[in-house]
Amino acid sequence: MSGTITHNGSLDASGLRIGIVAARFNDAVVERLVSGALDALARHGASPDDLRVVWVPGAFEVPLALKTLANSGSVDALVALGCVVRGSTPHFDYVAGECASGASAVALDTGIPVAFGVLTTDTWDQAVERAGGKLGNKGAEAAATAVEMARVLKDL
Ligand code: INI
Repeated sequence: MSGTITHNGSLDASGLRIGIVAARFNDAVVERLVSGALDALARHGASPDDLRVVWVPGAFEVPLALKTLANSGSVDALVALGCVVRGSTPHFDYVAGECASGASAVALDTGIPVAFGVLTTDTWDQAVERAGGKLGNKGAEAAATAVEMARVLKDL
């Protein structure tokens, strides 16, 4: 309709500075998420020099590293990566919940988009399926989301 302004962003990562915060807990899966994210960013035109990967002990620690990077002024977008498997412990709900709400708070408080690529699954196999297995790579998907959000926000 004439007069309507539409903002769609794009998946062009060239020139974008992207920070990845990765939780080392369950690192066999998280390393695959990081590889997927870096590969996706390269395919979308990002320069390796514009990318940073920060490892932290677990998903609970991810939000603070996200916040520190966001406030540093050195990134246009962030990607949170991790793997929380429910198993049989109620610890899951605290770790996964704090990670998700903390990541969201960083984006809203700082204006730097945060894409959430932290797997929260019932089983180890479900996590593997989402880290380059039959259900794709959620790290790659989160990286593409970070690019699109950085682009659309720059346009507003
Ligand atoms: N951290 C994870 O990233 N994934 C998990 O599955 C997990 N579990 O199951 O406990 C986990 N715990 C550690 C947590 O993130 C913190 O590192 C720890 O509590 C110290 O603050």
